[in-house]
Amino acid sequence: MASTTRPSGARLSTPGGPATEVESACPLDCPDSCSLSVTVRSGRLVSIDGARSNPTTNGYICAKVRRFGDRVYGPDRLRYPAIRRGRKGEGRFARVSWDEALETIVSRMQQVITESGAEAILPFSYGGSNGMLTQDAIDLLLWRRLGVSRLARTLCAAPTGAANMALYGKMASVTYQDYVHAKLIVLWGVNPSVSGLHLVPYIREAQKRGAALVVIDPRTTALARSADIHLAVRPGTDVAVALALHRYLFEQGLAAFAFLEQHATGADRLRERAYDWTIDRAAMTAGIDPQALGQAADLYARSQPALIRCGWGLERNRNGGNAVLAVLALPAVGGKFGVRGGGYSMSNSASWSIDRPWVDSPEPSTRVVNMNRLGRALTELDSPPVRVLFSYNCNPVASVPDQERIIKGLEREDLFTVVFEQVMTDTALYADVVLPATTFLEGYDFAKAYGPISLQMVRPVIDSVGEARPNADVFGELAQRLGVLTERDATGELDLIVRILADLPTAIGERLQSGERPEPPCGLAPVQFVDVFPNTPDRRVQLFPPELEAVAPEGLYRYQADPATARFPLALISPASDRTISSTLGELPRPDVKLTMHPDDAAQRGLDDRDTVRVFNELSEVQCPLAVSPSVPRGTVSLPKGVWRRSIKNGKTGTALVPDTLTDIGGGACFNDARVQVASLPVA
Ligand SMILES: Nc1nc2c(c(=O)[nH]1)N[C@H]1C(S)=C(S)[C@@H](COP(=O)(O)OP(=O)(O)OC[C@H]3O[C@@H](n4cnc5c(=O)[nH]c(N)nc54)[C@H](O)[C@@H]3O)O[C@H]1N2
Ligand SMILES: Nc1nc2c(c(=O)[nH]1)N[C@H]1C(S)=C(S)[C@@H](COP(=O)(O)OP(=O)(O)OC[C@H]3O[C@@H](n4cnc5c(=O)[nH]c(N)nc54)[C@H](O)[C@@H]3O)O[C@H]1N2
Ligand SMILES: [Mo]
Repeated sequence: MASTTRPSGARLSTPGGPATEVESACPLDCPDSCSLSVTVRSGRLVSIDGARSNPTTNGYICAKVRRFGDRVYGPDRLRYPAIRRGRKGEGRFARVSWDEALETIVSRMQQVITESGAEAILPFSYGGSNGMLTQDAIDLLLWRRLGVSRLARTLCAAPTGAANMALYGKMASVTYQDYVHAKLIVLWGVNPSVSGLHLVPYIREAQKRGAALVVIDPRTTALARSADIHLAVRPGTDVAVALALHRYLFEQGLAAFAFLEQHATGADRLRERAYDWTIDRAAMTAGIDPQALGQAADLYARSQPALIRCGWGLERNRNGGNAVLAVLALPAVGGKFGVRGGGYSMSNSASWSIDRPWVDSPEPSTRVVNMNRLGRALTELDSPPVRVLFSYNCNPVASVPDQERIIKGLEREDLFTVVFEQVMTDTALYADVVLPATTFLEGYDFAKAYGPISLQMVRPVIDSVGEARPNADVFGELAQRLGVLTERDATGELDLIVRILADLPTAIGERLQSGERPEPPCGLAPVQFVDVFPNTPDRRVQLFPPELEAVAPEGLYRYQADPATARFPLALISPASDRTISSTLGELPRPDVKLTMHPDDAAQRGLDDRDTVRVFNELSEVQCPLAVSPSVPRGTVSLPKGVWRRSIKNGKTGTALVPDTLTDIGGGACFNDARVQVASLPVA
């Protein structure tokens, strides 16, 4: 079979020569997918900025990616394959050749398959660079053909995805440029100033044109400060709040009865479930002012166009699936569709309806491991136990719940761990074999935005660092060595990209190749119920989806009580920060990571800003400085998401306090369901 992989450490250029500007796109896990202008000299990155050609990302990018060079060339970058020489976790490795590294992996996998069956192999991956080439491509072919354990990719967006799918079949949703047409914008569990910053100017412009802004978020975020109404709900109570809005619409006669009749099923059952949630009861449950909630309900009922931006903050708790279901059902009940600037925004990643004909192997019926329970999978699974863990596009020690249990699993001497990574992450430290991966500046990919609707080609713009190689090349070579590739399969990155371009609808493939941004069939700014309709079997909104009713333990639109106890009364949340994208870039030096706490909670514990505190529960303890601020409500404390262990005094991060319980729908992670106590850390 002819190999089409690029040699490791691919070089694009020879030394010398002037600096040039080249265009690419950022595929990191963020809704925006910025178009980039990258300045390069002699195959090395000089600087990264936004490209003006993209009207939505508009010539500017976040401060994080601007510093991406510090990661590409930084001291933590993995440059060569390496094999562990020290204790697990110690970080002592010896450089080896690609051949030796891959042969070591192949022979161990073969041995484990013979002795325990392929299900003893657990591939573990999540967002990474979120591209079409770097995940679910040749890697998926390899795993399917070997018949390894399957991974439920539930770390993020599982509840929102399940709710959006069941209600609307993931219909395309309102894109950034249409926010200016809204007369009311509701930001629900989302903080675009940090997590998708190109939305902010559109919200500001809408406000200038007279739109009202409602923010539903425990924290007083930058946008909450300028909101007309800010509902600082207790984490996990959104389902109650949304049901109170439904009740208001129905019982005040403000629901869109004619629309529901024509375009929806299940409205009566939803109405019945909402009936118990009066404004007062919901406000009490959420710990907010009933008058403010009543005003928000009335504003939503009477505004047109009214737009809900549903984020991911509200999904990360025991009620997350039902909360998102209730929130996304609002525009149907309120009659908010059919006008530009009205309806809802959720992930737009499905707008391209690109299936993956290049992954043509059927999914085997092997066991499924929920990734949010990695710690248990490594320490409790039996028949067979996990004997090989292959982690890529993911940093589970930093990003997956129940950190201590994961580390306990990774410390198992009989576990063979491969980590395929760009930098020496908290997870890579536990690897038996480390493989160096290229970054999005060193390889090809497709960047698909999930806020705006855009698809762009990502190209190698700098020389690969050291011997780093792209995912497709490495999985292609592994699959070849394991004897599971056929003549028809792509064997590496270049081969794969050619096939993907050929498999895409011609108009899309051709425009991508010429560096332009194509348009999907739904257009770049579809109006819901004008240009796009639910992709459900009967093309109607399923307000009481039977497939979800079958899985939700308490049924649909149900509120499960707060898990707080007298010992652990504080709700700990860990939202996105402007320092990292998930844990990516978390290796770079950062100012102190602090726990934010309300002044009353601090006073009650005799704590102030000068204190270093212990944040603890039955799972673990995090020791860090305290920031006292009314930006969180009483009873809620906050740590940033994506922190590396090195940034915390005692080497345990927020995820160590997160239980591995699952959301009501979708099997999602409950990052915001940790309950903790906080006390001052006695000076040693
Ligand atoms: N800078 C940066 N950008 C990112 C990321 C990043 O890590 N850093 N991550 C990317 C990824 S993977 C994702 S999924 C998105 C996520 O982006 P967002 O949807 O913005 O998600 P979060 O930051 O998790 O939470 C958003 C807000 O929800 C609030 N919140 C927490 N719990 C609750 C609750 O129970 N109810 C309500 N109503 N609000 C709650 C938090 O205080 C926070 O302000 O951002 C993407 N963009
Ligand atoms: N406490 C807390 N934790 C959270 C959350 C939270 O709200 N609170 N939110 C979660 C969310 S929203 C998400 S999406 C997850 C994300 O969790 P992960 O998907 O694990 O994201 P990262 O932690 O950034 O790790 C991605 C890793 O992939 C590597 N990578 C990138 N591109 C490539 C590539 O092409 N090849 C290979 N081999 N590797 C690559 C990067 O170097 C990086 O280390 O984290 C979750 N973790
Ligand atoms: Mo995410």
